[in-house]
Amino acid sequence: MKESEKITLCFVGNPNVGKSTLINRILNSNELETSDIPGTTKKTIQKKLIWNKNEFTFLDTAGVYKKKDLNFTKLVKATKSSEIVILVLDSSIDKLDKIHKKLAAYTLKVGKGLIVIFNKWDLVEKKKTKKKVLEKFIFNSLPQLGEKKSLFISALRDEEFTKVLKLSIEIKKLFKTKMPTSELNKWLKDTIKRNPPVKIKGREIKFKYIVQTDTNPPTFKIFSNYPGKINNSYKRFLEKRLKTNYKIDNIPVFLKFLATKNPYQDKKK
Ligand SMILES: Nc1nc2c(ncn2[C@@H]2O[C@H](COP(=O)(O)OP(=O)(O)O)[C@@H](O)[C@H]2O)c(=O)[nH]1
Ligand SMILES: [Mg+2]
Repeated sequence: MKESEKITLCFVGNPNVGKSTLINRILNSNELETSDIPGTTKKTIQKKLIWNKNEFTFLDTAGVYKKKDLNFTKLVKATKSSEIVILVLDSSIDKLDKIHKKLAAYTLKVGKGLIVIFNKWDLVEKKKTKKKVLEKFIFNSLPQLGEKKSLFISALRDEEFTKVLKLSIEIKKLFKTKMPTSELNKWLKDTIKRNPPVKIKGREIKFKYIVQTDTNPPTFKIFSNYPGKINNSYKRFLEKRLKTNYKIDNIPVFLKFLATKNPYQDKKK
């Protein structure tokens, strides 16, 4: 039997990017007030939808603006009760502004899921070229997110909005990922063999084993002889490789580096 889920999605983004329009279309209604006057939606509005037995709560944020700039503290507060933050951007942009980059990084850091939606896709002329550009800058500014995971949408013209719901359900599943220790250790061995860590001050770092210790988000412990000597870029490399190899996009994974003796080592000898 298919498990049903409760999923809270929080829509954030600059005024006028189409957050309310998008939520309305997903809800197939016109309950939220939309307008081309920035700042029409004054506070966070909550809506519910049951889809394929899953219970979605939509949070439409506004009132998180301080003059023209978004207020980061208010944004964080608005996203607090959600598991997935949906960052709605206007497809006409050519870079990610600071506050959204900060919010996206923060979202993943605190263990939430993240979906980037480029809305008003109908207004883009050279769609193929633009898509590549947008995917590239998202990948460059948010390497934690995973490749090619953004959605390109027209809240006004598209018919198919279930892709937002489907991706949210997928993300919810990813949070519960459980990986067998044997498979993880094979992965660690192969990864290190191909890209060994450099010696740090003459000391060779030997990775011993990896184990998943938690879900929501997936959390792993990696044991080695000198955990304190592993540099951050190598830690990030392992994190990124793990996410890529197991297709854990849109959510973070947490890696903890610890010191210990390999419990299997003695048995093998
Ligand atoms: N062309 C186009 N216009 C859109 C789209 N989505 C929203 N809009 C328009 O953009 C304006 C702002 O939309 P609204 O939902 O109020 O933005 P919000 O401030 O982010 O909630 C409205 O005039 C919408 O009709 C879209 O996909 N394409
Ligand atoms: Mg609005």
